[in-house]
Amino acid sequence: MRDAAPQTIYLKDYKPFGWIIDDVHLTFRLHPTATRVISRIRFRPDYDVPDRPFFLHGEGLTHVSARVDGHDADLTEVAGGIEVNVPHAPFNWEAEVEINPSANTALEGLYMSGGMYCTQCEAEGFRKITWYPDRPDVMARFTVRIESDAQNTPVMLSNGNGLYYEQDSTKTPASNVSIYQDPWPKPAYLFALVAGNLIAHEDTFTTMSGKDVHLAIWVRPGDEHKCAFGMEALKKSMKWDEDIYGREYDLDEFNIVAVDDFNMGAMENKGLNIFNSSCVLASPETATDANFERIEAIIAHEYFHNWTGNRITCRDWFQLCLKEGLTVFRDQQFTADMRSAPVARISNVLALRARQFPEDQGPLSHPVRPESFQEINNFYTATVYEKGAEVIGMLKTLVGDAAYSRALDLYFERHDGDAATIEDWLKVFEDATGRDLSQFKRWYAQSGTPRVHVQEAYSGETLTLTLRQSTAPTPGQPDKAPQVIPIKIGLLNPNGDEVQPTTVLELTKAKQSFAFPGHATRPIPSILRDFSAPVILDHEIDNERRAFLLAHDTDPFNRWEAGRMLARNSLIASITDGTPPDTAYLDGLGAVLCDTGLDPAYRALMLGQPSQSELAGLLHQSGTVPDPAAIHAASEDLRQAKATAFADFLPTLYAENQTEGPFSPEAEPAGKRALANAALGLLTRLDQGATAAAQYAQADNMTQQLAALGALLDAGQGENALDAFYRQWRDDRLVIDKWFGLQVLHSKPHDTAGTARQLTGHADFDWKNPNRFRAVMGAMQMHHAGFHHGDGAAYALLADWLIRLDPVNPQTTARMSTAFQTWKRYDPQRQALIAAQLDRIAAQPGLSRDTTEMITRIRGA
Ligand code: B3K
Ligand code: ZN
Repeated sequence: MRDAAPQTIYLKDYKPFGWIIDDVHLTFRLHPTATRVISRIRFRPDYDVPDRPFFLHGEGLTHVSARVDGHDADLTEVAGGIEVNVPHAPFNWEAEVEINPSANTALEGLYMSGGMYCTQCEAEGFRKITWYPDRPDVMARFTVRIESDAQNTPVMLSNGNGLYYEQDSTKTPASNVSIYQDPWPKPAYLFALVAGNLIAHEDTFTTMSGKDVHLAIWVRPGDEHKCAFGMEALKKSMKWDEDIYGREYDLDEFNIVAVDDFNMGAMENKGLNIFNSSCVLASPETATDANFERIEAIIAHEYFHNWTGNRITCRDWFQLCLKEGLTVFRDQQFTADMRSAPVARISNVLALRARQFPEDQGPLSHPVRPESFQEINNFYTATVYEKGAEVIGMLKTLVGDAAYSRALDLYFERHDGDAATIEDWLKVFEDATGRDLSQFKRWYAQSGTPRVHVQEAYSGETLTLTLRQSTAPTPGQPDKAPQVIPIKIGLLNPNGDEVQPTTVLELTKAKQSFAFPGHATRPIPSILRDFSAPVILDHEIDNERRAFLLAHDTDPFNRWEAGRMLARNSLIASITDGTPPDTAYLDGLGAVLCDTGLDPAYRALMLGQPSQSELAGLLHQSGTVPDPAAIHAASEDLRQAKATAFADFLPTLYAENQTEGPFSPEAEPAGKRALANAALGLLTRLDQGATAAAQYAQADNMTQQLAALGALLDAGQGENALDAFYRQWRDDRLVIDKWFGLQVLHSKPHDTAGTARQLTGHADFDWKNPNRFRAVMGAMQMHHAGFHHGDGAAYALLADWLIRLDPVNPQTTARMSTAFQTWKRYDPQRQALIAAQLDRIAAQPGLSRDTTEMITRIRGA
């Protein structure tokens, strides 16, 4: 069989498959190096589609046999699969192939992780399992029989409901058989199989119609004590989806399996979610508050896919945001409901600005619904996911909550069982609201981050806001049309009272004015409240006004944003002309930090400042070439200035926010720990690590232990604690990932590459494990000043490892190559250093399709 040569696929070329499958029967005879897969499928022609060659995908399969209606099939191998001579009438297909899960290091298809069999089929992994129309618009009911003759596969799971199970380990070889049936038609990308020596943490959930669902989180022996939190998160998610979206679970069982070797966070396979162990396993001793929060969100996300993704799936991969944007939006709503809504919103915006804005402002910019791709795995991006979620948030803002609910009800009613498109999605909103969404649709088609410029005028008791929008050209899109941008605004009077509660302005033209009459004193606008659109707001107001908003804004997001802007302005001024940190900002921030009426988690966010990478992006946009060393120095200076300015109250802030009693990962104690640890970071600058050392010695949870260790490393006192930490946790892979990452993150910029290089020589640097690889290489790219150190050592080290990883795991390699996406921001020397590394990677013989596409796009013309 030939491999598919790199080929560009276009949305405009979509054609239906032409055949319908009702049922698929699969038998797996598991063997670590020679698994047999037997498929029995009945195909019938889709008479609405013109007759065309019958093509099945397949990649890396050892063909054993194939029959059409009982006769040897007449098949031809073509790029990416086979063409088969078939009648234009219903027929039975029966094929057998052999695959080698042990040799599958790409972690796509059927592979082995720590002695257990598992699968990852999204987006196009099923074709590595058997011949099949591996496309999301082909939906079928699957029955799966798994056979194994090994002692180490007592548990064998697939999608749907378990029908039959038999294990006879007295026989030699042992004989295990299990049969699963999934009554819901699904595309092949949602297929899953797991087999191994696993232990279940079990529970039940009674659905809104009174059906009992058996729940299980399956883990390797030794991890049982890390499942309780995930199980609670699952039950909360199931309840929330019933309460808020009216969505009930639809199988008798729901299984989650934790896997150590996984390319991403988790996967929503029908009834059998597979999780990266880092995204489901947690105990107070081993997981941080941030881990707990992320686990809760990812469990919810995968669970919510059961309706938005599985019951209603995508017609083709260009529609990926149909399921991902919506499901991210739903998991964000869930987190806002479970925890603090303002804190959740700020965290989402921080993530959007950190990951999506750079993507949308660089060579990888693409629309939320891309129009072409070579490797679809390269489009599981922040734009599709996070900007995709923002687009849904805007739609909800524009139509209102009640209409949003009506539209969603209609979506589920009209499209259950469908492989749908963005057109279908928008149509339900148009039908439910009578609104014309043709201009709004540009959010799906137009890439780039719009800028909204605001100009204020006040006369005759009327405040007039003139808004202008523009979007810079992006690859393939030189000209941009105006979009529909919902701008939430409120007005305050000079004593801080709200004189105009939040209202939504609809900006639809390039330039538009909005008048607010009847204000005898000039009101102060608070614009883009709640970050109501994923845009860059240009609103030239002075720092005095920002300080006012920091003290008084009634919108929690904009209050935080005012502080953020002050920090940003202070930093930019010290980077560009050495201005010392802004004392008005420090005063305003100090007042907020001491306001015990404010949520500690919110205050902890207030204490943060723009990342160095964000500052580099801002400087670049304003026409200044960013100097990573100067940005690093200014950031450190501002932190030092905070430590000095807040010296009087930092010990109190730290003490007041200690938590009592047994550890709880709930939002409230987690918020206190976040604030105490933020205070600890500053205190460490004043007491040379004394408080951190005490905290490290007493810590009984990972949040406290890791924060103390980081502070000790910053104070140059971390050596002993680092060794002790390693000895304590050497048998816990997830904690040792943190140990690797922390050392790189807390290294001095001139030594970041050196630290990372040295860690890659550590006996535990299992580089084929994506979590471990990311722990070191991901941390190195996150350390802005270290990664962009002028000697180029980090660029070269990353390129070395990408070159090494590519033949083993193209998907993770391609993902990690995005570290270079911002290269055009920097000076000619750094650009030349990065270009040389990009060219070196591109020149590797046999470079994967995934990495080739990424490097080519990043390198640009
Ligand atoms: N749908 C999966 C991601 C699959 C990524 C394939 N490269 C997880 C998620 O978004 O829920
Ligand atoms: Zn998803």
